[in-house]
Amino acid sequence: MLQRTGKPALIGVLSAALGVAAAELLAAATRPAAGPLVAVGGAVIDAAPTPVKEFAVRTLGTNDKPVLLGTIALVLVLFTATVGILSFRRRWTGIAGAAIFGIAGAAAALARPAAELYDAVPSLFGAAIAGLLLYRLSRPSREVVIDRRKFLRAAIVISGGALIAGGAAETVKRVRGGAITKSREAISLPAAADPAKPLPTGIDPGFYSDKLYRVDTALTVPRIDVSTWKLRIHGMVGKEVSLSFDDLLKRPLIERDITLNCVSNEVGGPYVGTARWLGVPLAPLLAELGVDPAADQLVARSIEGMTIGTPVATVNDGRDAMLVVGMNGEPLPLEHGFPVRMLTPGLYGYAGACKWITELELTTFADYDAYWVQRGWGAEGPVKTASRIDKPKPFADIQAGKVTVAGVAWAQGRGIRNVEVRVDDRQWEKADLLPVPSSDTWVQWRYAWQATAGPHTLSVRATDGTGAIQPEQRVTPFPDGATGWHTITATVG
Ligand SMILES: Nc1nc2c(c(=O)[nH]1)N[C@H]1C(S)=C(S)[C@@H](COP(=O)(O)O)O[C@H]1N2
Ligand SMILES: [Mo]
Repeated sequence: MLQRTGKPALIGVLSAALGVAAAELLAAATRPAAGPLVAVGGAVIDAAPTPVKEFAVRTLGTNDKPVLLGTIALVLVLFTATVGILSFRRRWTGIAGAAIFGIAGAAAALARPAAELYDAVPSLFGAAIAGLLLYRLSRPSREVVIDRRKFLRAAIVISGGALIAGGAAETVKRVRGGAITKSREAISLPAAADPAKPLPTGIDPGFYSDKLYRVDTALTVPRIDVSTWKLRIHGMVGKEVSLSFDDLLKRPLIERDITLNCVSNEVGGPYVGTARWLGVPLAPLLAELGVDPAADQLVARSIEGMTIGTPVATVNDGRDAMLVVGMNGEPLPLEHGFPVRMLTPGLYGYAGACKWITELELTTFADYDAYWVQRGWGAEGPVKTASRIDKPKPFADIQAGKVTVAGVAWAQGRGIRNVEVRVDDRQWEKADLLPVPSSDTWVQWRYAWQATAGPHTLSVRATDGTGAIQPEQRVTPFPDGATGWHTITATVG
């Protein structure tokens, strides 16, 4: 039994591993985005129905990508083991299996938004290696399966080849990545012509996020060579331009504290954070180029093919929409969009904050749906008023007496006028608001609770700068942002 299935299965898996490793090596050396693993993973992400994506972000968070790659690897092992077994029964099935594989990888690579024809090559190359290898080993004599020493030798040689090719692919990626990291560290950003206001006294250090959340569809963080990076601005403009990083740094920069949040954030969720951003204000730049008054959508494109559409009106209404070059006193971190990203205060990230940006196109909403809009999300993406209880933690053990309840509330652009807390079914009571530098950041709030023994329910709600109370009704993040009051339970001992 083992003779008939175990060895052929292992040969199938190992041949495929060698094929994938060879494809990854070729891609690493030529076009990293064309590697079959990233291409298939990316295509799965793009094709996943919205509820599945929401589920992945909600339950797996930042771990959604390792889980996805692990699942793909598992499917691959099962499939190639089967192909291995079949190919020792009918020889042509090895070639057929490898071909299915190669075509799937190539199709996935070509389906990615920023694909080029070449991107099909690494997958086809890897599949050819795996297919020929299987064909050769499953000769009618089947000596590899019958002769133990021949089997061991084949297994060792193929594994060795896969390890060497895989290791080489990793090394090439690391060397390339290291060079990008170095070039980032070598950048010295000019001071802002219009610096951020000094933080008001009394602000809590937690005002800036220790680590800003990360949400994107990129399986590997794009690594962009800043010396060749260009931002092309085109479409319905009087004058098209192509700007280098230095061109951007020569312009007067603004520095602002801004809270960014994700439309996929659940009530009480973690996908919101605040940082100090340095960038080129977009409105004057667009004004210089002369925007056609009929253009109502600004579409940002990133190096890996994301498209994010922003209403032109929100860029020109006086808010600090910018092309960001720096974050918290440093060049942008790679995972947050190095070298340049967009930021539009008051819009969710999917509608105004394209990372790894390479293109800005002036167009109309009638003519073009950006990535998330194609998947049913709202076209304009204004941030909804929200508030969150951070302390006490849900289900925390608390002593009776005075307990400080604390959290944040945000309504970028409109600002927060009031935050109220409700204990059990008592009256809503006002929380204290800490000072803020502007209406584009979250507000920290504190509430002194006289806690009595027993189980309690705490709720929070905010009123924005227009006087509108955050709606109580719970709605899901899809299609334009969650609403509802954040509620936690606390047991006082
Ligand atoms: N290129 C690119 N930019 C992107 C995205 C993406 O998937 N790709 N996701 C957007 C979304 S949905 C959000 S919420 C923000 C998150 O920015 P951060 O990861 O820096 O916090 O980036 C936006 N910009
Ligand atoms: Mo998002």
